[in-house]
Amino acid sequence: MLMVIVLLVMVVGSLLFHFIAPWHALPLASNWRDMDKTLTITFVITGIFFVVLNGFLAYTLLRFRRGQGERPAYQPTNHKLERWLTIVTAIGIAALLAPGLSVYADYVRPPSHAMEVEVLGNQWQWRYRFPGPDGKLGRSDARFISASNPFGLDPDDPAGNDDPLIEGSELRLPQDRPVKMLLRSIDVLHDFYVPQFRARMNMVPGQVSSFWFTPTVAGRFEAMCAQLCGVGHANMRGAVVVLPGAAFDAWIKAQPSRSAPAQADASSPVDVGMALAKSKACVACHSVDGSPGVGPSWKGLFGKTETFADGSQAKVDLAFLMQEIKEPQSRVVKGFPPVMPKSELTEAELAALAAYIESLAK
Ligand SMILES: [Cu+2]
Repeated sequence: MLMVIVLLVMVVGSLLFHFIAPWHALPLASNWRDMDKTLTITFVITGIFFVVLNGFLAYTLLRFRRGQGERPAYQPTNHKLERWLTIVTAIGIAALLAPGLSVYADYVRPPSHAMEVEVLGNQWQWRYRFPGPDGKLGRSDARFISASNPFGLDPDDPAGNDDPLIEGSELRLPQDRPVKMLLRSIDVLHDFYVPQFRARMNMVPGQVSSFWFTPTVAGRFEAMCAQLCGVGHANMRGAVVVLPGAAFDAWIKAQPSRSAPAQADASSPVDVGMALAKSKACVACHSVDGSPGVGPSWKGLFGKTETFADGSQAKVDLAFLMQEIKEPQSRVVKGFPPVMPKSELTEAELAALAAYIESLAK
């Protein structure tokens, strides 16, 4: 009797939780209403099976309670029952799979006029690239990646010269125009995900994965990495800003490319360093206010004497910082895991970052 009550409480509780819990999908902001429909179909089918099977179990426990001196009948096979179970289960599984497969087939077949957008992920930041006025993305390859060529553009492919390069975590897209997302990763598995678009895809090092969608609502949406990709994963966040078409066209024209690089930054090294700390995602692991993080906080770090895992010590000065950022694994500070990824930085960028950390000394 106790088990019957437990089963009924579980079924009723699950149903109530589903309908009255405050966690529901964010409002849809793309063309993928079919994703929501597929999810609903899955919920309905699994919900019906959940209620029916647990209800049947509760009924059986009640109806066939064993009385004094009774023995249950032994029935090793029942072909009729097995046939019915096979048929009903097969229909249920097919009904679960078929809608998903047909939506997925649409999801990876973009309309021919979709604009291509490349998303490049690495630990723990996002970059984006668009085709330039020629409408073509230049070839790229991981072996061309360097501090001055973070996208790994092929130097011999002129089609890449006019590609707007977005160095930063914010992507802008035009409203009501289909986009085909091309996803690349240069280190580990990542996953570009914007919940409101109902669209996401794994980014696999060594291959380009793709899907398409049409943003239908203007506004700012949070993009996040949906694959556990290391200690900074929770901070691998970006944004997608959906703009009316004309505003997007004006913005994209103003973005730097290989043939029209961004103007050299005239601001002070400390400001440049602060911007770098954000764009290179250093702040994902290093706090600037003294709070604990994956790596040492930068507040008050400059001028301190650090002890390394091997027991040796060194005073934190500019040369120390530049060396540590350049070769994070060569000496690891005691008490911290050896997880800092190497980032491609020019000498000037290294010096700017070190200057920024120096400015946080007091
Ligand atoms: Cu990631």
